[in-house]
Amino acid sequence: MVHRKSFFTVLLLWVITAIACKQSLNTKDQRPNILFIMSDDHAYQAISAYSNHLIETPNIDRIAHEGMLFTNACVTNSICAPSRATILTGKHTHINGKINNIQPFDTTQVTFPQLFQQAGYETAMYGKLHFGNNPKGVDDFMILPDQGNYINPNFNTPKGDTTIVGYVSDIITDLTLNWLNKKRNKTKPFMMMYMHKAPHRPWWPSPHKFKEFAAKNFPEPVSLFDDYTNRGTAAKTAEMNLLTHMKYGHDSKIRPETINEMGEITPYVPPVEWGEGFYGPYNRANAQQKSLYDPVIDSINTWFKNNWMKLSMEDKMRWKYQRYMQDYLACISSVDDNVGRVLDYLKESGLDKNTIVVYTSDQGFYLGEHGWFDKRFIYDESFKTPLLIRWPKQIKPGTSCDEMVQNLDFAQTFLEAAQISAPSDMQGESLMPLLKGEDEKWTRDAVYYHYYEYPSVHMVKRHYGIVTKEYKLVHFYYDVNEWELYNRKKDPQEMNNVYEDSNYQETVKELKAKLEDLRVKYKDSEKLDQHFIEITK
Ligand code: SGN
Ligand code: CA
Repeated sequence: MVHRKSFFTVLLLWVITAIACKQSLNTKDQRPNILFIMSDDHAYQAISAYSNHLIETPNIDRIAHEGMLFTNACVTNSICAPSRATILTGKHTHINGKINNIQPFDTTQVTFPQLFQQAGYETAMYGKLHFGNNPKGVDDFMILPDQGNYINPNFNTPKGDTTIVGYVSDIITDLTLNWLNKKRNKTKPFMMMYMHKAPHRPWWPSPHKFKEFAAKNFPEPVSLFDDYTNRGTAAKTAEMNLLTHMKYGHDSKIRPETINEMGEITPYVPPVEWGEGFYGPYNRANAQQKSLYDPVIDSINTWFKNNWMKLSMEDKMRWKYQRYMQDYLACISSVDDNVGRVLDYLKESGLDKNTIVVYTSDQGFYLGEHGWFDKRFIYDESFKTPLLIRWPKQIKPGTSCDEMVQNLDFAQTFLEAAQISAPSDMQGESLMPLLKGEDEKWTRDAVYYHYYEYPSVHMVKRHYGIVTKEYKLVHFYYDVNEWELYNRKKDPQEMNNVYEDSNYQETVKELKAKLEDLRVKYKDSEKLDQHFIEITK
């Protein structure tokens, strides 16, 4: 009898344990993994899922073909570290305090990886962060210090610093694959942030892509020769013009020796501007790596020496544009190949079925539109950012969404997907209804933007604004007081500021009221504007 009793007790315990284990396995299985892929300065114009006039990116495109492409995704502040701070905190710049690349990131703030870690996820961050401090809430990290290096990059890791020989995009991918395949705790779902340095300036490709792309020719944007009429002071005074601000050495790969030999060149750029920069990534290369770059650099330099001074200003602009696109797109081609390696791994391992894959950039970028490179402005090419999301369990393949979504929304989206509750002071909105195709549940019709890094490199004036699908109203302040209004439907190139146009006065009035509402909603104010001016003096 006694034996019988204990037999039943053991059996009962076994059944309870088995049910509990099964439940915990089920719970684990139900929570999706998250693979967050972000590149640095990757313009949507250079992703073929958006447009293939410049490059084919078959691997990045797979995410959209098997998921959703966002055509109106944008950032809250178009610059690197502030965008990353917004993504991690789910808060606007003026709330999380990371207003520019220079102010330190306050690490006492809650970031979404911490919430994932606390909720039992295995978390990691590999690649570029650009905060000057290490990430919190990750079980593992390998972070490029500051901007990072293209060649033989250094990494900060929990175990100290290390240098890895090779090309940065390949290395970050190797490390990511190794973490996914070997390093992580496979009993837990994961949240991995895989963040490329490329295609950030100075657009330094891998040797074989450098050779391949230096032989290509790309179509010019219609506004390459923009003279900024019908725009305000900010566009006219920004220092990001291909002809006058792009550096011969640092950007176009002209050796200082070449310019010394040529004597005077036009437009003139002081030697310090090109001398120093050229040697950046190149100087990190070892002899074998240099020998792969040298033939291409030599042929660019020979052509420059023989032809530059004979070119008209227009042709100089065209040459600079081509050189820029050759290197920028070569960098993207490497990113795309590497994204393909990771997607292949997910498929082979079966992880693809329950992994949300996100591809985005920290902001957009000018690829010669308005004669520019760089970003910062609220104008579309830098304000918008690529966003492609694949989630087989929820997203219908091959869908697209034109709602005004922001990097501000990522944290709450990921948290909801992982059934983790989001702190109530996060300022975004979960994209879940859009991902599920329940668009009627999405009510936002306007977004708020605020850029601060001025005076600084590229000299883009401080501004804030409101953007709807139809209009963009912008206020440039600080050392000017100018408003601009663009009709996004009728003037997609944003060449014509209609703020003073009598036909738009009603629209201006409505948008100003709405902008003020957004400033109140997101807790931004003139007082804060002044505060940030004071602390950056
Ligand atoms: C560097 C670049 C700038 C770029 C900023 C910010 N110059 O200063 O062109 O705007 O970074 O970029 S370079 O000499 O380093 O090439 S960001 O992506 O980090 O915001
Ligand atoms: Ca960037």
